[in-house]
Amino acid sequence: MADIEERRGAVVLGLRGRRRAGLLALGGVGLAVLAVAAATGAGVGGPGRPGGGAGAAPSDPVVPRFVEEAPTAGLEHAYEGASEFVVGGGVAVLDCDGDALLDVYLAGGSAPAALFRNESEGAGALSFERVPAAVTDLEAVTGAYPLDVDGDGLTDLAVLRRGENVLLRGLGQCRFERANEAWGFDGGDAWTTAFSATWEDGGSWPTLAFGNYLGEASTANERLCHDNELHRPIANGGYGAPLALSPGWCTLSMLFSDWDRSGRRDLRVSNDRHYYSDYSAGQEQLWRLEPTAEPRLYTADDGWQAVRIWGMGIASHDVDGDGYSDYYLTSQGDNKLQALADGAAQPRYRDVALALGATAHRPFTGGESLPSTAWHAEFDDVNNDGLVDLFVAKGNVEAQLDHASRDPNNLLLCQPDGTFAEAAEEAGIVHFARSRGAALADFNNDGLLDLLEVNRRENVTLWRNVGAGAADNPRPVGNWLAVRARQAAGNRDAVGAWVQVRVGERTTEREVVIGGGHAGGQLGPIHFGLGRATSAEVRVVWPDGTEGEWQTVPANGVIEVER
Ligand SMILES: [Ca+2]
Ligand SMILES: [Ca+2]
Ligand SMILES: [Ca+2]
Ligand SMILES: [Ca+2]
Repeated sequence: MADIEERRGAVVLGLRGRRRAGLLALGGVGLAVLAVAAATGAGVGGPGRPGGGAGAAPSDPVVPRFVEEAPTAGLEHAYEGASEFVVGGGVAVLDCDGDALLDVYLAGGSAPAALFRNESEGAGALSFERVPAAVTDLEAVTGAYPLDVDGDGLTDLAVLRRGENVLLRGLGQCRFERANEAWGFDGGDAWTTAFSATWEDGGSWPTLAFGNYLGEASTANERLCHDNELHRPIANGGYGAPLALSPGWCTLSMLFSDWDRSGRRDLRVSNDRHYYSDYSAGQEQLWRLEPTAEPRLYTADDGWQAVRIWGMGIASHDVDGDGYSDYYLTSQGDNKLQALADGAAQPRYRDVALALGATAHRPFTGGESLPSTAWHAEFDDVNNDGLVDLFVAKGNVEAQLDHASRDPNNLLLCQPDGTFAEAAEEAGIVHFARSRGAALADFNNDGLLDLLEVNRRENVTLWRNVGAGAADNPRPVGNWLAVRARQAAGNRDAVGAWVQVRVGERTTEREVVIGGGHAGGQLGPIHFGLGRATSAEVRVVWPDGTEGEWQTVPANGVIEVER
């Protein structure tokens, strides 16, 4: 049943029960706000008493508890393969059947990739069902990213492979069809390990960037990185021949992001120094993209400073609150958190990982002190206190003796002073499989972000966040909101928008991006923790810079902001 109330020109629609279709067309002018499936049923919306209780000091964030449910949830899948699949292992999180439950597409390496439909019932245990189909059960898949390429409102998939990349057009009901030929997309034959997408200059089709690892010309003695590729759309949709983004330095993550808030999204590229064929030239990269010009690399003349890491993954969030995104770059014993050093006039960054307690360079438990190997990273608020936390997936490449073999993933909780503190052990998520890709996503719409990790040669791990409670009695740890921005045509999911949520004096904003992480990404609502606030103000700054209106919405629901 639905409760509908009018407020400030927006329509707020609260739906109880599970699996309501998220999209309702509302008439009238202005923005429509839909609240969908606030299915907690656990009293979250009470007068704001997070699970830490009144005794929790401000300096003592509540640690959420997680329970592992992959076997009982029906998620049986591993990222397989020998050295040719030593990198990759991503997961795409998307709603492929429009039931407001997030489904997953998992890379399989030498084994087939696998699509799983989310069949979870309400706020309890997680449940998935394999959706077998030749078109999605592809082999040699390293990762995948969801996006709506053709703007039909159905989410498509960019599938990264060791070999030809494939664009899969979403047909609804979690069915897909190969679209390389229909869209003129040349999937190439490279070893692809990274992806990002942006809609340049208000175009209706996205520009696609594919990041590649070692090239075919490599020999045992000479490792040569493959160029990366940029696929720009042509008039009336579809793609022409790709542009080479050269040189490539063995890319493992890339991200289009409006780093200077200019309205232009440049392409950040994270590279694995292990294979720089010219060590003096290899480095992290930032490509400047003007819609009508050839991409060009930022150089020292622009303020860009050479950074050389074993780049594996990128996560972005404005950690220091200066209004500009900061970038967490995973590596081996050398993770960086890059913040603008002198404002946005130049892309000059300083590393604030040490100052903020986010280096995560060695295992925090497990008995080894060798450096860590970090892969996927993701900023999200796992304890709903309004402070955005950081998850880092880790695992030895295979058997590197100079890096930790027991290398647990990190759950770094943001504290009120802005520093991060390790909480994985208390959260109950410590294990020693070799993780690669991952996703923080609310798989049962109870407002608590769950965690899916892809592991090399071992089953995925699926952690249900039970907050301050237990498996049979989850308890909320704070109020929350999940926001999805939608436009009428073209860039339907408003990629490039900034979603802003204001509670009292504090505004948290997230850029809507496709890319980053390690070989996988998400397309769905963006999660915001609200702490004890029972309502929040929400605004979207659209990809063209248009500022929407602030609207007050009640806590504990998924809302869509449309224009
Ligand atoms: Ca679904
Ligand atoms: Ca589509
Ligand atoms: Ca938090
Ligand atoms: Ca959840």
